[in-house]
Amino acid sequence: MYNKKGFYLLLFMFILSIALVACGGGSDDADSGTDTGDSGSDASSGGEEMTLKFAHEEGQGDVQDLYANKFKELIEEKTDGRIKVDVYTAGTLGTNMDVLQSLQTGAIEIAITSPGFSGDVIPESQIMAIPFLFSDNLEVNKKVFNESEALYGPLAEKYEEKGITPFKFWLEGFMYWTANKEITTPDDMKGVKIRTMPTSLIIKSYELMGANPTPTDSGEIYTMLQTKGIDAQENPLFYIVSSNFLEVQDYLMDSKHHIYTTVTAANQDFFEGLSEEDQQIIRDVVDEVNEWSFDMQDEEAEKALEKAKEEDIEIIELTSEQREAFKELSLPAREEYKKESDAAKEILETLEKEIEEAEAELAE
Ligand code: 6CS
Repeated sequence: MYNKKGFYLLLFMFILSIALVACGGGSDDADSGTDTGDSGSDASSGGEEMTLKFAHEEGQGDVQDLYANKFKELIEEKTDGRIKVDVYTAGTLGTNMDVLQSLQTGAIEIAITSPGFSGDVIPESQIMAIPFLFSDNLEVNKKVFNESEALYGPLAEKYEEKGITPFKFWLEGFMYWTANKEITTPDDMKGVKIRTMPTSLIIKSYELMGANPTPTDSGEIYTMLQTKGIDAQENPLFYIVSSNFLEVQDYLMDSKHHIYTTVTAANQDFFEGLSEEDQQIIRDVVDEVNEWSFDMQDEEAEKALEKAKEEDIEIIELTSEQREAFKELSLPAREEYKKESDAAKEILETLEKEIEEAEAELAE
């Protein structure tokens, strides 16, 4: 038994709530049943439908592309297609600097954006530009990138201040030098025109090592090597091979002077405007993709090494003494970084400690 007035009031409220959910109505808690414990079915029910633009900095089939497509697959699967993802490869939405800017304005919701391009916008991100800072043991680096208080505390705050929410800092393997001559000593490096990403601390580091760094966007590297506008470049092996740099270079130096680092991040306003449930889905998927990406990257690095061996080039592995000579020269880059701000000093000192501790822990 119920009265007619009550029935119509209930009916009205029911229709209103459906209309709000359908319009996306900015109602963060329209689907407030967050605690079901079954993220699969709960994630797909209710909530706003949306299509996210996910831009990255590499070509089809490269590490970032595989990462972005895995993200797409998992998000679409976990939300039964309620959240869709369009993946954009390097160059399709402008240069890597353009992508960073679009991430800040919200024209792109999610991106993989590397510190090599963000130093002018977020000076503290240049911590990732310091050579010989990270460990020679990739397991140590993975641990640090997963757990670091320096990265997810004060450094993340610096991204947030610029309208970017960083989810995960991660790495794409050791960097190698390719060149038209052998480079094993600082003397060999003198005056070498080496292409780098544009962040000023990378440029400074190469100046310290005696080179003549030439910053450009990635799309220009091959032609510049081919036309001898530059003599050398640095990148992880999978990228060197997939970009065919070995066609136009004679030497591949296994220098391990650095690791390639990057960040998966979202536009802050977009992310904070999502329901808590959708924020959690995205964070969980990024974590899952990150874990998955380690094995994927090992496979890609192995495949790349096999291909590199088939090329008409000389592969040279630097000894630890040879690497030490470059490291010595690069050390003032750390002091330079600390001068950026109090936060930079804190980030570097904390990170140095974290790397040391992780090395000790994994050596046990
Ligand atoms: O050297 C570069 O600019 C590029 N290298 C890698 C591994 N990823 C994207 C970036 O644009």
